[in-house]
Amino acid sequence: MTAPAHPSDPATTPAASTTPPAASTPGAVRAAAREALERARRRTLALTDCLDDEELCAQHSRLMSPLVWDLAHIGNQEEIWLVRAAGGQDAIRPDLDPLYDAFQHPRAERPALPLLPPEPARRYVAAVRDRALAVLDTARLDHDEADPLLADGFVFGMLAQHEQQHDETMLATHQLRHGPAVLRAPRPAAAPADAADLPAETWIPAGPFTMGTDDEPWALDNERPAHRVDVAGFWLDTVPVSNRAYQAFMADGGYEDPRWWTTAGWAHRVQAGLHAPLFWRRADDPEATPGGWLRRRFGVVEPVPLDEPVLHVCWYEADAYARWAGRRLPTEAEWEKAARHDPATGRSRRYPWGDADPTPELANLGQRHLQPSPVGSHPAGASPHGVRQLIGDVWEWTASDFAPHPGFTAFLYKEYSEVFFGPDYKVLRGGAFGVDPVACRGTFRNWDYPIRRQIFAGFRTARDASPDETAGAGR
Ligand code: AVJ
Ligand code: FE
Repeated sequence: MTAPAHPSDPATTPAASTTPPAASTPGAVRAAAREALERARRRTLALTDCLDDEELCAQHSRLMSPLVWDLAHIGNQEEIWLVRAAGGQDAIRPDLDPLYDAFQHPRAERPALPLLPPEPARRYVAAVRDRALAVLDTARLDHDEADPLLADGFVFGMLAQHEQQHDETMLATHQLRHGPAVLRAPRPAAAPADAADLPAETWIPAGPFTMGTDDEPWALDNERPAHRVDVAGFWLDTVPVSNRAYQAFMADGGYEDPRWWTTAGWAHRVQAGLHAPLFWRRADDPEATPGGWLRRRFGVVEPVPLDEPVLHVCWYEADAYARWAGRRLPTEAEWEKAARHDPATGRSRRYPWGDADPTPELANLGQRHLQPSPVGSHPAGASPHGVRQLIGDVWEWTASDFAPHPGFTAFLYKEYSEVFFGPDYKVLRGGAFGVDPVACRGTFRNWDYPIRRQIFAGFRTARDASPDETAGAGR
């Protein structure tokens, strides 16, 4: 098996706009939509062409679907929304709908379904794509188009994001899979010279800000509407929690001390036998390995790099670490204020650095690397207050349950967000190295169960102002 062209190959990845800015012309929206769909498809094929049929049909973990399910599910959703709903065309394969409906079959059951084998699945997604692009070529995509599916090309942007989200899920399946490495990518650059001297925490002054959005054209339903939220002043880690810091928690007996864990977190820690991040194991010769731990990363075993953000920890572990450190996880509103509020203008921006689309200099996104950048990287992508790596590198667990913004309405379908609202899911923010820019922005909300560790999640911590800081002038 030869390694496929990596989706990060310069030859296959044009420098492209990710999301059409508000008030784009229909022509610009059409071009951005086509590029986003084609970029997603190159990635989907790169993640599936590198494995043989047996591996594509296997279930590499009970937590995941066989890759061949994700592949045809991507096409089936595209058929439902772009070909049938937006294009008004007849179904190509209505018989496939129940097989690829995520709500009819939990992941663990999917290998037993009469799924399309890999070659027919590839032909199916290609046939759907031909029709979807024909719909895109003629659709009215104006901002004031009466059909909300088409206005600003929303449904095309939504389906590009859907495919990229499944690509990230497939990347997690690759990480869970055992066997020789099939994915390759260059390592991220070393941390910049100032990384070691950054302040550990950054003060985010008190005051209201605008959370969520009304005018980001491809923002999903749960990011809407824009609303004012008052946030007390707080301290936020300047960079994500590193493997070095996390190992200090481990070395201090953090996993053995119920004081740091919630009741539910401790019960889970004991029952699941958690003692280190997922994919870590103790080095055979710990003295010879800095930090003493190894990790398996996409089929390669290597020493855990101490200056990289910690990855593959669940919410309960993040929450316990924060309590051990005398801190807490930031709320979702705190996170978004730190990432979007511009103190100079009072506006909320699309990203920490401003409104411009992400670039490799600004953030580690798009599976250009198969790991996070070292802590302190991407100074150009810092927020106005100097917080780094809010976008890219690792998803960041927040303290918050997944809840609707005030005034929420479900769109396109209530199974995207609405059925998940409630205390069962915790919100993650900021995106990871395997997230495409089209599916990542300052308002983007991800969610998962607090026990989940196979996702590309780390965290940073926060704390309230101490009493004298609250009283102090200039705070
Ligand atoms: C937003 C990542 C939680 O994978 O369950 C994919 C995205 N929704 N297909 C998920 C999604 C429908 C969703 N997450
Ligand atoms: Fe899906």
